[in-house]
Amino acid sequence: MSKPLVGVVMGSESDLKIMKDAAEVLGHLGVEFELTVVSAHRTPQRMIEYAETAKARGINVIIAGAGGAAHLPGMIASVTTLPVIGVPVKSSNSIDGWDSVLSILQMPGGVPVATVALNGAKNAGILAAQIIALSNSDVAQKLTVYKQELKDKVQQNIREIKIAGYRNEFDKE
Ligand code: RP5
Repeated sequence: MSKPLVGVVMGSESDLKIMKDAAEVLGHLGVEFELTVVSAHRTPQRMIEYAETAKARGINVIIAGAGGAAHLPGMIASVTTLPVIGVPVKSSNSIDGWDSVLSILQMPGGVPVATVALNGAKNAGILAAQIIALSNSDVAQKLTVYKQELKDKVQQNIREIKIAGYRNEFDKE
């Protein structure tokens, strides 16, 4: 088994129901990853140690998910030069998800976090894979297949809608 290239971390075990989507797509795309809980507020020393040691351990990208007062992605980004992808989680302590989104999105200049949609762990996994694919042809190939499958699915939907009898002057056949 080769070393993990992506680190998936989350503020609480309760985030796993969302963050497992990142794990699932990374697995599908053949990207080695590790996954654990690192809390900015409950285990701050662990968070700093994780972020400071990730690069030396071979991690290329960190995906960090948190909800409510979601400081984890930004704090990790503050102590590493690795790209950090933030996943705002609509958690039990979140006010409709906006607190999670804004806490992760509104970073000060100089400390970027690539923020995906609320509960958008799947896209975080795909984005991480796309970064890995820049220097990994196997992952690049799997991403090409993945995108083609998305396209094929829409084409199939278009055919089904047409068979159902809806008028469409755009698609000639
Ligand atoms: C955040 O608080 C975590 O990332 C989680 O989304 C939220 C709630 O955590 P629990 O109280 O469920 O552990 O720090």
